[in-house]
Amino acid sequence: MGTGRTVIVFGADGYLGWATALHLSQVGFTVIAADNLIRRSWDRECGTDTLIPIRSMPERVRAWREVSGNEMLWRRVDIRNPKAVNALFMEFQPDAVVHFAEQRSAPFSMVDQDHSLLTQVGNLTGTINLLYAIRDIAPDCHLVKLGTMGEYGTPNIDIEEGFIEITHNGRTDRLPYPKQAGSFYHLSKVHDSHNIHFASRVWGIRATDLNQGVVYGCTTDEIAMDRRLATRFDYDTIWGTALNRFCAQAAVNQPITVYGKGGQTRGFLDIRDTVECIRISIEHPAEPHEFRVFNQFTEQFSVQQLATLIAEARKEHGLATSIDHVANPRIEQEEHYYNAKHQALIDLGLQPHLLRSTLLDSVIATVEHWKKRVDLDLLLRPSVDWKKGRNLNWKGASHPHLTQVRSTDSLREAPLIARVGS
Ligand code: NAD
Ligand code: USQ
Repeated sequence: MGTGRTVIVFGADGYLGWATALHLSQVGFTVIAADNLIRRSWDRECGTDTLIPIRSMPERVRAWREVSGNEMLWRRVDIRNPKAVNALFMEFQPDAVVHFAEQRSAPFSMVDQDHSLLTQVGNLTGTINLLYAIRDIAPDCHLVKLGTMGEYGTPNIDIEEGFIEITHNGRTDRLPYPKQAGSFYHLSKVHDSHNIHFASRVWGIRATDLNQGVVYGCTTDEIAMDRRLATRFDYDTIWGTALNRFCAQAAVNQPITVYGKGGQTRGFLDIRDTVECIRISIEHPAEPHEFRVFNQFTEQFSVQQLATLIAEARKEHGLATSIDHVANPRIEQEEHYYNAKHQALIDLGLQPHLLRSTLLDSVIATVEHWKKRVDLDLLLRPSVDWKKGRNLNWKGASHPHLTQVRSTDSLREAPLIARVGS
């Protein structure tokens, strides 16, 4: 499939980046796995940890070579550093670059001004660096960028895939779909989308913006080959995404925390479908000057429905589950219309793994296996409040000085940001 083609996967040490790097390597691409490991430092800052233990990047790459016979190249690179990004492009002249390497937690982006800035400046800088590297070094390279369904918000009309045809005062045009994102993190993806669209129009860059829903699950065919290939699994209030977090709560006999009324509806997908969607996007590249947007999710559920599905699946295993409605730390609609299109990837061949099938069983079983590693403090601590920001119960905040120093350090790690701020 991908034989002979070179792909840089940025963010390859992360939950989805690692799973994707493995899959692309397995189907024949030459994969350059790039990451600056900052997520591991953000975990130290927040006192958070992955439920499933993960190996270092050199160990993972070695294990992959042993297990599959495939060579994957590992490079520690900060995507915010333009010289380092350019050097990587010069060395490998990639056919495609997959961009996962961003600060991706909405609560983390709402902690305080430092964290909002870190998120937006860091995320936008990395994407702009890639756009310049493509323009100047590998103009035919296809950019596959992870956006998010949260860019659209929850409008009272159907959500299209990136663009909507509008007739206004008798004239009609196909325009970018309106965006109403719900956190400084989600907004960083909106700004990225505008920047990529612009670069595509003016420089002819080929780009696919994947507006992905909330991902769940912990395994893919490649990860299942050896336990040293595990990918991270977050369950805490900062990094844990809804379904994974709910399964961890239920495993340690804590109630599932549905925020507010629980009518918040989102698109969801299995991590196995994430890696397939990326492969499909690379194998059907955008044309020069084309900026395409695919909505990357397979099913939509309200948070309440999700909690109920988990409770039902656990019941089939003889496991009890309770569900609580707790005060919502976020500002978001809790009852709303939601109907988002997600046809483009299916038209290109995606065959979705649906939640009610065996996956739920596999997530529940894996979480049960690792439940001794669940840190109750991380699970139960209320999340960052959208109005008040930093939560006093947040581990980092109990040592305000330490947190302050570490946040500033994270900013300083990016040479460009340090220059702007100094
Ligand atoms: P993650 O935090 O597990 O991984 C992100 C990786 O990017 C980390 O390994 C981190 O070290 C790396 N990174 C961050 N900044 C970097 C930098 N400046 N230079 C180099 N590497 C850097 O996140 P994830 O869950 O794997 O998400 C990956 C991408 O997919 C993100 O862009 C996210 O917004 C998007 N996404 C995720 C989900 C989800 O449910 N997990 C849903 C929709 C979209
Ligand atoms: N929620 C609860 N209880 C919890 C945690 C979350 O009810 O204990 C609710 C939230 O209020 C929200 C929904 O579940 O309404 C989803 O929250 P989430 O934390 O799973 O997802 P979100 O913050 O949107 O972010 C995650 C990823 C992000 C990605 C996004 C896809 O962290 O990187 O971009 O999912 S999407 O939501 O489609 O924009």
